Amino acid sequence: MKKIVFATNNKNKLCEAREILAPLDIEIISQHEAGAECEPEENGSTFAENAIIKVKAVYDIVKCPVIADDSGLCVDALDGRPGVYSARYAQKGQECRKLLNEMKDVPENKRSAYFECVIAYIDDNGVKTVSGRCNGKIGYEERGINGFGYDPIFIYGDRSLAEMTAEEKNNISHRSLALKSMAEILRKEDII
Ligand code: ITT
Repeated sequence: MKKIVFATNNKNKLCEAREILAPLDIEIISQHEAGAECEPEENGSTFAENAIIKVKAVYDIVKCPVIADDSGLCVDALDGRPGVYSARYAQKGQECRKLLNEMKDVPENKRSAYFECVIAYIDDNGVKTVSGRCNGKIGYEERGINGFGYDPIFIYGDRSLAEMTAEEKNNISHRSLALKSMAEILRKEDII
């Protein structure tokens, strides 16, 4: 089975990636398990730039195949914010409340938003990136207890992502679309 190190310090991302890739012949080793303790500065201006910064930083330490995920929530009424700054938008645990407050006067037809995820993969032959997107809208209150980050206020269909089971979220999420596209590329190139 192909072993790939996941360059992330976010345990929720790690858990989702393991579930999404479980049916494939890939074993995801956490950055921590691989002994690569680092938190590179994510100073890129796009998700792709930041994903590449993360895979390269961990690859320099482990010297074996690595993937990274850079992702965030882009809200149309806020000109795409918080976007690449999603992790730094508010204190941890306060992001939903802060965003709901910013959106309090925005009418229903202007509440569209999407999650974007770029997965970068690196090995001795270089770097590849793919992206995945999940379209939805911002709700009016926090709903549900599953997931993480902005899931309680991101409405897909008539439920928030935090009201879905892990399996339901993984069927439609930005992360799942990007990870599955990357797996398809790696399979076509006989890497996995
Ligand atoms: P690593 O850089 O170590 O992977 P991070 O959490 O800092 O972890 P990012 O820089 O990519 O990762 O920031 C992504 C942020 O976007 C994340 O912290 C959440 O606030 C939000 N986010 C991304 N995917 C999400 C999802 O599926 N559900 C809810 N929020 C999500």
